[in-house]
Amino acid sequence: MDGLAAYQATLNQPLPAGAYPGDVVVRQPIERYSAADQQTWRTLYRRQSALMPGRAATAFVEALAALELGDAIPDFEQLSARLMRATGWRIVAVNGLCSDRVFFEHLANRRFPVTWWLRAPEQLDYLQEPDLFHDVFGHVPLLMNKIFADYMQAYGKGGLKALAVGGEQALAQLARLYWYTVEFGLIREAKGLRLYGAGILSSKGETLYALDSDTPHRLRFELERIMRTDYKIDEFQRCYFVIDSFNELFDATRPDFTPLYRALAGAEDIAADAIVAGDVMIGRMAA
Ligand code: HBI
Ligand code: FE
Repeated sequence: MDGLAAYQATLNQPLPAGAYPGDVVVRQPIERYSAADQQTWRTLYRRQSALMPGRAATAFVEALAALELGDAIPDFEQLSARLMRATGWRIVAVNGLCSDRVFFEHLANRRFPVTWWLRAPEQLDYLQEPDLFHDVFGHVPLLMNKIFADYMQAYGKGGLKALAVGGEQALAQLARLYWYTVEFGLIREAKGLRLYGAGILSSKGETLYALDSDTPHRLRFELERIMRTDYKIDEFQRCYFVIDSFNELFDATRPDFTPLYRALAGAEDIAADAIVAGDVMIGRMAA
């Protein structure tokens, strides 16, 4: 029985103490979405996709258009079939956040856990934890990009290794790498800075702030710097890290992290809004 079948064998079992809601794969209850849910999806999709041209990474804009997700809450089976053909990924429905182990295990097997429920209409502009719109609109399009899809699987494999040998420090440093790339990353393209982080792309406010505001620092991607940098989970980021390509991201994280964890052991954490020696600042209008 493959990993997914094993998860499906735990369907609707009572969660053991300390388990995360997302630690079991569930069936997407597609028949349970209300008219209000469908309206919420359409409203969010129309509003956010209209902001993408000129702000989101080219690969994101192209994949979003190809997926044609605008009219109704997507059927995960159909979306998985599209992803499988493009990059061998699929999505699995979960109730919410997964424990690190489960999350890494999914990514290492090219499965992205997607929350099946959608925020309430009154939460249109913000909610704390990832919902269906954050996961599908924010994360799924770039899983259609071969290099980014490879990076996500490598991240999962690295996470499983960190769980085995790295300990708490390594996990915290990996979470920061995920945060400042997959969730809140920026990329520099010929026409200027563009967004690729799902946490930005699924938020109207942060989509505008991340490119237009003078408040946050925008720093050149630097792996050790990122792994030392704290982040905020309930407000716009105070700094963003900028890559020049997904290849750069994949290449920088390809080597084994063990020497990196050793070099970073005992290194001071850096505050989310700090600037330190060696930082390369990138202007808002950088091209
Ligand atoms: N679980 N469902 C879900 N989605 C995530 O993006 C996620 C998660 N669990 C942990 C996590 N992200 C990050 O802390 C990773 O760095 C592990
Ligand atoms: Fe996310």
